[in-house]
Amino acid sequence: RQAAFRTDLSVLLDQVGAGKESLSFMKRRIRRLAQQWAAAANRLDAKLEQRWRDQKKILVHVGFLTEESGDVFSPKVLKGGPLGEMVQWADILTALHVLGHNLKISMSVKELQGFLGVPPGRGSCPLTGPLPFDLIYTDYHGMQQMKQHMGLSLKKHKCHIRVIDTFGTEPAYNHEEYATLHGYRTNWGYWNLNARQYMTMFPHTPDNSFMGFVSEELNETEKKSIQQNKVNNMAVVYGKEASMWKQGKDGFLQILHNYMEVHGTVYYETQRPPEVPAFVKNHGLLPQHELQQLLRKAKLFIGFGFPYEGPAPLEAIANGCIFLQPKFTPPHSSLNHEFFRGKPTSREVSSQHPYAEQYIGRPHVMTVDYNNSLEFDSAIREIMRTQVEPYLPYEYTCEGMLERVHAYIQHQDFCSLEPPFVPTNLSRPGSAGGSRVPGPLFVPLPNSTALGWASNVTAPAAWPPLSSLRLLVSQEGQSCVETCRSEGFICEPAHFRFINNKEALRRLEVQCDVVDSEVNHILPAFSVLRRECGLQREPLLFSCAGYSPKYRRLCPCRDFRRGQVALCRDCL
Ligand code: U2F
Repeated sequence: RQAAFRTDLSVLLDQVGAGKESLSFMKRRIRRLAQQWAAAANRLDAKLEQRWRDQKKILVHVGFLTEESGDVFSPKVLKGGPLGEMVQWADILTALHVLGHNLKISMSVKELQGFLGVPPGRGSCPLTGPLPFDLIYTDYHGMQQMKQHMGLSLKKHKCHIRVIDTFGTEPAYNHEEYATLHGYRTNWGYWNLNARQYMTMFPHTPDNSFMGFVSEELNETEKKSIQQNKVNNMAVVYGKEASMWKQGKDGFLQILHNYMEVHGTVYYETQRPPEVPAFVKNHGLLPQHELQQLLRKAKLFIGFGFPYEGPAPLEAIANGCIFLQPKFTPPHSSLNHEFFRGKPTSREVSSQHPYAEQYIGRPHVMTVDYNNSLEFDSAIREIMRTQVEPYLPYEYTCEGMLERVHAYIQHQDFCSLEPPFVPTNLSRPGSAGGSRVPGPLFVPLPNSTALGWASNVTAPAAWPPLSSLRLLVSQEGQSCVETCRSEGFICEPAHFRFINNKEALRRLEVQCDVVDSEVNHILPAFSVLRRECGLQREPLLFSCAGYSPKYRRLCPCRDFRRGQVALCRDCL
């Protein structure tokens, strides 16, 4: 069946259920953004020009909100607890509904069993028939619950699963045997999925798919009026829980206070939290729409270093604030910071919000060393002088999210076998005779070892299409994430299978005495010194994130659309 866009959200609102603060929060959000979603649906509908879209049967099982997982989030919704996950799930549900899919929503193990058709309460009773869904969106808690209640059949059906995973999971941590042998085991598990089945809140590591969420959008009139009504000396502090204000904040808060009126939205019950200095005008935790109003007036939204990578800075920037945040030197990671310890990623977090730092940047985002009071002081003065327009990257608009989720649903397929790609019928560019292909396999880009795959070589059902591939070679100790980024591309793990072969090494004129095939997440790669080359034997370990000091890696990069990094130019 063909999927048709929906602009009426009432059926969805009924499906979400009631009786918990988390659900009320999500429903308020869905209602508040309804018009914005409807307008985006109409625009995307026109953009896709009647293209056929399959209607999928989709189960959304929100594991972290089930009683069975302890649901620690719901009781904290009105008390300053994390809301980012609820923001994201509300938006995922809305996007799937608006795209016109056939949606079932489960927030308990009982509902999960009902939808899957496994008998309730009998422990690990495998699902015997076919899976009644094309896709299942869940989270790590949900995975655990499905393992318990679907038993062995989970393995059989896992290609249909998508795991919403805020901070991301790198391939080395996801592969059970490899993680166990090489010290990458974490409590989150090792599910042997294709790493692109994990979907993140920000485009963290390209090994995963970027799901995202949306932020409020403004029309031109609203933008103008916001700019006219900005209060130049008004700052709002990012931190809704008193603990985020603890320790070592006095110095820079005092500097800030020398120039600006400082506002906060810190939750409190009866008494003002002692962590919040007396000069701060605390509004208490605000409902989302009231926070937006406050941000519309403020000039500055200032982060204290925690929470990491939340939605609030994007909302602030969308409402015309400048976001000021601390730089982390050295970067925070699972090796040196409690919050990230045991998370299945080696990612180094260079500031409170690396997306804001790297994808948005000045003038909307300033990332400075808070321990350097001169630097901090001059940043505040610069902010007061600078005029900025409200800004929202396209990928965080409703249309951007719909476009991306649409593309994933229609094109990502982890169930069909992806055979290793063996290039045939190729010869060196310029070599004489033989069955020469019309163009060279790789087209060198100027000033680099960058190469592109010629469009005359086709691979069955490749998505992103092969035309987007650019092959680069990393420096020693450099990951493919960095290598691709340094040339203005993005690493594309789906393309590894096209470059994991001797032909690619030969085209790059790599000197190999031996070419081995091994199970190691930095492969394909080569050692210049030892003239050793290695190809990857385990496709689940293709990793953009991996690096090794002695190896140069072969990196499959691709182009991307401006403001929509998840999609290549020809990806729609
Ligand atoms: C992040 O969690 P948080 O939920 O703490 O992220 P924030 O950026 O602080 O804000 C999330 C939402 O809270 C809303 C605001 C944001 O959409 O509009 N809000 C509000 O309604 N009223 C207020 O007074 C203040 C904010 C991240 F999302 C999680 O994944 C992480 O677990 C967590 C820790 O790093 O950080």
